[in-house]
Amino acid sequence: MNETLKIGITCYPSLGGSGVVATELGKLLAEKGHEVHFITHSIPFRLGAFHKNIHYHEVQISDYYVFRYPPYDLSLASKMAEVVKREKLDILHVHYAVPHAVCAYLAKQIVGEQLKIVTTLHGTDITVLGQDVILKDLIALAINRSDAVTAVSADLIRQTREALDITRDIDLTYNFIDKRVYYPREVSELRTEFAAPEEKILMHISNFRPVKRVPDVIDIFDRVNRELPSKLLLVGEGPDMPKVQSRIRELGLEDRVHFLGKQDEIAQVISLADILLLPSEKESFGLVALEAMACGVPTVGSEAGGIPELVEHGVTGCLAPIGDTEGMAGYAIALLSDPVKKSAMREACLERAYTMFCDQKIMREYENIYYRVLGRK
Ligand code: GMT
Repeated sequence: MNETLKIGITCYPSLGGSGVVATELGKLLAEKGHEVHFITHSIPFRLGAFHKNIHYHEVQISDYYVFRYPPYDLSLASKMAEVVKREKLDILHVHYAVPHAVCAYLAKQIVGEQLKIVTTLHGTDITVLGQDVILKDLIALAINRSDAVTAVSADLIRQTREALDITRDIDLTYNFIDKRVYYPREVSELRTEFAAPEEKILMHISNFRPVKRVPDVIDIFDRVNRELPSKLLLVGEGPDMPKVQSRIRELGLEDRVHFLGKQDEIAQVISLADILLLPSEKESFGLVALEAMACGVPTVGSEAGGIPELVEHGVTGCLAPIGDTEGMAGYAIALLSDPVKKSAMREACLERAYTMFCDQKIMREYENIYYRVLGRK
């Protein structure tokens, strides 16, 4: 048996795929016997109740009057160094390059070379911030100085190399799901609250940011609903919500769309859907499509970023070029009209989610990276 490690984890603790992955990984590592220390500005929202082997260290931000902007990054770097020294951590695993990988690099300057840094890239830290001339060189520095770098799709590795001129090794570690949480739930009674038996349910879940192209979701739904009476369930909220609401009004779809807002019980909510819509402009992985897959729900979406690595076209969903709402609607109509195909896809979804994206498998991949950088292979 491999020795247990002391691992610090820093992530965005509020909503977001990177925070979910980081927190769930921390819980799995703790269950395996490792000592896990979250170093964040608030308790990660997925942490839930007390867990053995998990500790939480809050980053406090100085509001001294000379600071026009409170220096969160410096407080985080100092907190990382303090916790590493006091708790004798072996590894800092930071999720999202900015500012976390930069802060970890600073903490290492304080603590010394024995501290190993693993940085996981999640997407917009490269595809959006990596394009920003002000941040670009800093992100490249933090990536180059990490002891290991992982990315959640092969496409993100390619984009990192292109955007930042990075040549170092980057490990591919896909996101994962916990099948104790994500499985098809029995929701037939709840379903009657949203749709009549003959109606289909389409669903979109996101932070409603422009990269998610939520207005495309409405267009796809409109086309599907003209052919097959359906309901659209929108889960989450964010800056594009007013645009989305006005598009729904323009198309006269108010009585066909339900707004569910932010939801905690995602597995139960997703189980209501016949199809998940994910027509994103950028998507390094698309964790929500994996959550849907694990609940037996296929995704119809775009070919953006890492989505094709997750959703196999024609097997566990259907993909069209970004912005091709007609194509996506066509795929959705074909799938919803063919019960045999739909049931085959459901089985393929479960099989793929539980094998290729199994939590224990991916956790072991991360563990192996930790042992490798510590020279304890
Ligand atoms: O875009 C989001 O939904 C949030 C964002 C984040 O930083 O949490 O998600 C990114 O990381 C997720 C976990 O690895 C990926 O599944 C998402 O595809 C990725 N988002 C983008 O690339 C736009």
